[in-house]
Amino acid sequence: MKRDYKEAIVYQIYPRSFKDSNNDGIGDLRGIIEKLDYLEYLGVNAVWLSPVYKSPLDDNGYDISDYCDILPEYGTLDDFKELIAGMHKRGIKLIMDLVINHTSDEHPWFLAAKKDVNSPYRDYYFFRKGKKRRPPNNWTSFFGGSAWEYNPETDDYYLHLFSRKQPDLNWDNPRVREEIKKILKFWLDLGVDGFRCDVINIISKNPDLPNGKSFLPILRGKEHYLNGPNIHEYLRELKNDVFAHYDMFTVGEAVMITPEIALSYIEEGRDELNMVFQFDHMAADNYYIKWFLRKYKPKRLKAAMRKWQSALSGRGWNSLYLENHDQPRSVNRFGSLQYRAESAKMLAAYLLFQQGTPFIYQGQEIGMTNAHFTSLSQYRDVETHNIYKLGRKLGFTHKRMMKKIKYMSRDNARTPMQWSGAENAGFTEGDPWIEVNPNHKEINVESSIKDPDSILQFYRRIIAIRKEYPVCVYGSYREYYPRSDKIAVYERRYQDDCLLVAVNMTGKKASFKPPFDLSGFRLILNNYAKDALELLPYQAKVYYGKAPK
Ligand code: ISL
Ligand code: CA
Repeated sequence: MKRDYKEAIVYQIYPRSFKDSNNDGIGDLRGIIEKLDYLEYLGVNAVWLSPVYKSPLDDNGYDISDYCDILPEYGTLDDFKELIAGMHKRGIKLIMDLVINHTSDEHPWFLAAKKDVNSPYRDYYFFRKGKKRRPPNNWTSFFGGSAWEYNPETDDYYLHLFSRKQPDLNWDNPRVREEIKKILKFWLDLGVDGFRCDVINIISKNPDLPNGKSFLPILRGKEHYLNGPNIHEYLRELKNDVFAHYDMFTVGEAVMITPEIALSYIEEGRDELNMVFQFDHMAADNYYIKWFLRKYKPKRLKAAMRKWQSALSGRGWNSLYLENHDQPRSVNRFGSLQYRAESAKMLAAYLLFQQGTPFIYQGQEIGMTNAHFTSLSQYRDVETHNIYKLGRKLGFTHKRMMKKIKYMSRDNARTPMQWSGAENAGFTEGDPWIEVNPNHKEINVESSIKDPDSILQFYRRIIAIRKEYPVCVYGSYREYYPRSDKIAVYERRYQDDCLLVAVNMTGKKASFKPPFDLSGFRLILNNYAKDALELLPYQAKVYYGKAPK
């Protein structure tokens, strides 16, 4: 079925690192307004804006202290209105990040709850008595360590699945749900076009909060909140009372989810959410827990993508991403620094022609790379610092932890957007809140605009093709040579149209035999000037023609 969200090409903005308009070193809303022409030039038609709400910034805004106002360093509600108007004028939708599993511990609800057992806000959260000076259960936080924090004022503990400054909301309390619905309406009435719902599949907890079974100190307890007991009821309530009354779409971040469970949220007709972000392909270089690294294998990336392409086919809609503010840069993980341009283009072609809505993270379109940091003090991310402490406590050496962090830290994707080769990459004229990557001299938007062969121009071309050929959006998906650990080949078909995508995922030449006769097909995209039969390192080719019978 045709739907707007299926035709969306989304660009994710991490506001703190995007563009600083007043030179205090921090990206802001007016900075984004300055760059709207750039977004239009790139061709995207939607933006996902990471949190801009009032926040003490323990987790860069994923800890909200006022859901209906803008963080002063980012601007004002008036700036926000101007931003939406500027986007809408350019045909760009705005999707807000919605963080409703938890609030900040500085949110007025929590401030009231933590000091008075009789506060009406007490039951907005999970406060429980400890067991003999120990936390109420053995759950651990996503960021390492116990998921409980002692609260001296009422001599008990509160639950936080993320940092201790992110207490979890109790969704079983109907008043919490009413408050959330008010917040949703507030933003929708301002004109926003949808939400990216943060960790949405963990909002409903088993009310008994039993001990978790895992022996690992990471994610212990997850069986008691992943896709928890009332999750569907709560999402249907949001849908019926709010979402259904607006022209909008949602994408839910769904941790540790299978396609079958995903369909229980997104299957067409059910539409509790329109799509989910899944994480299977993010394990192509680790053992599902991101700190347990293993060598990247193209086969694993392909298998994860295939699994989702086939399982959702005709039933639900995929989201497509390789990067976001929580993940290292894709060139470092799945491409090559030696073949940076070739591999960044290959990854773009591989991803963006699959079935689903593409999400491009700021800087991905110019092939930005991981942070250059060598010392822990250069990192800003709360998770990075927590994991370092946990790792050291478990006996890992400093060197070993720094190696993991260098590869996996979320700050790899949070260095400032590289606009030009000027000082601080044209991001700010002040002191940036996090160091700018020195490679901005070579890797930046300004030079990419001038270079007809740049990664940026390749993205623009793909985006233009996606808009021109309905087969890119609505076509079926079929993969060839699934067992190859070198090349990825797939076909899309829609009515009489056919698209064949063939990419080399390695730094060595690879042979490629077209799966069917390509005479009559046009090569509409190629990241090399050459078109030989074999695929050069990280070569990506896309053919278009009439579907063979
Ligand atoms: O990057 C991760 C930590 O290892 C992920 O597990 C991440 O925490 C998870 O995907 C949830 O992410 C979202 O919620 C977090 C926030 O820190 C992330 O930035 C956000 O994307 C808590 O709100
Ligand atoms: Ca600023």
